[in-house]
Amino acid sequence: MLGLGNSLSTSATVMWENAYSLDFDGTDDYVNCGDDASLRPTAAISANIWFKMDDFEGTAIMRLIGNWSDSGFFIRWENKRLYGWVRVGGVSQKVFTAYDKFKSGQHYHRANGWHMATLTFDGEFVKLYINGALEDSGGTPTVDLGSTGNAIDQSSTDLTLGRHTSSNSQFYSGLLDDASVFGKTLTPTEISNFWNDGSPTDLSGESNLLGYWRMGDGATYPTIPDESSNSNDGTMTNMVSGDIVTDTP
Ligand SMILES: [Ca+2]
Ligand SMILES: [Ca+2]
Repeated sequence: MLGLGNSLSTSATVMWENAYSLDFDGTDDYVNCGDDASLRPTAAISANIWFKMDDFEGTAIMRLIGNWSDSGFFIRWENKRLYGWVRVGGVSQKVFTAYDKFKSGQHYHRANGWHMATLTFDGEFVKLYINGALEDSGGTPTVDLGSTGNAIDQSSTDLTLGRHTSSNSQFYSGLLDDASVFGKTLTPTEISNFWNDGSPTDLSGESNLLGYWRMGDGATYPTIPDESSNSNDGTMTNMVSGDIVTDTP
């Protein structure tokens, strides 16, 4: 009987799945996750986000995620490549891919269009990972500040997905999915595990998870719930319920 009970219990377990992402129109759509202090780590940070752009050859600046007005961090597209920035000691530190590496036939091209970008900073090194591995397209994957213990400049601005933090600009055009921010430096192994051969996994049990937005899963329009313990729920802004779509990695 015990064996039977265990079997039934196991089969009844609800499997974690990623069913939804958000579709941004590139005009005025964004998600505002607020300016809570929990989203402003200073000693170390990691940000992870899945993205499928409408145009992987575009030149426009498009913000994927960030809290940067004049400090903090962001990941954005600009002129045919992807950037990660962190502001440290009044200086903008940036890591980036080479040009045109996401379009058809190039280094990062994927048939389903979905990619994962990860920005990390540990007090010395800024790093950019694409699809679970350190950037490898001939860009600048790593910046070494030359000393440890450097702090991230932070100011009280909103963390936004799909738009500049504080101005109506840099609107993203395409799909964004499971986004997360950590108050620690993710390791290469952790980032590889997050990539999981192109299929998002449940990050809700990760340590130092500051914000985790699943972009439609578990959501009731217009709220994108924060699946970390911080309740930094996002609000879909200038969007409609139909922008929650079923195209996922
Ligand atoms: Ca999702
Ligand atoms: Ca709109």
